Amino acid sequence: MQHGLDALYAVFNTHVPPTDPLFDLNSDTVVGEADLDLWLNLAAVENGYFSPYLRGDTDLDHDVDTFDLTQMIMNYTGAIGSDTTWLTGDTDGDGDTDTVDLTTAIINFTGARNAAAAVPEPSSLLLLVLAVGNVVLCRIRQQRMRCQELFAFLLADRANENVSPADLATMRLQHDWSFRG
Ligand SMILES: [Ca+2]
Ligand SMILES: [Ca+2]
Ligand SMILES: [Ca+2]
Repeated sequence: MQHGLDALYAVFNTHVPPTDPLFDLNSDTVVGEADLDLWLNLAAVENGYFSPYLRGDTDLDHDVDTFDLTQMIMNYTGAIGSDTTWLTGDTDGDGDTDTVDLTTAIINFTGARNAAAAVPEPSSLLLLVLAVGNVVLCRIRQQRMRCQELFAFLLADRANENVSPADLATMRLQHDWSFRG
């Protein structure tokens, strides 16, 4: 399959004829990105997948995961590059691996579908982040309440003139400690 895409890239942006009509999958006499999209669709169907290969899936294992992104970053050429292939991160057939290719891959990022048990999917990662965020938020709220209670208590006692400077110092210490804990 990899060779099929390399062959397609070799005649990218050429016309039919003289290019072999084999590469012009949508029969518009030009070999280009529309043909690449069709290739990704047809090849996926042929390999038993229900959805097309995504741009950025450098190893064509039907996911865009950290392996694919690492390949792209390692082979990054910027827009002036000329020798990259699908395998080395050129998602649009213009011969480079640049920010356009990287952005496409990040948008298409699925995580490792074929090792779903080992690696959390993006959705569960998001849940994890939200859960951690909520815990932190709760803690901040609790501390703020503790803080408000403390100041209310202090104000009441100051009004009764029952709190000595030493007590205040102790309170402050406890208050600081609660924020550190
Ligand atoms: Ca075409
Ligand atoms: Ca992949
Ligand atoms: Ca490119």
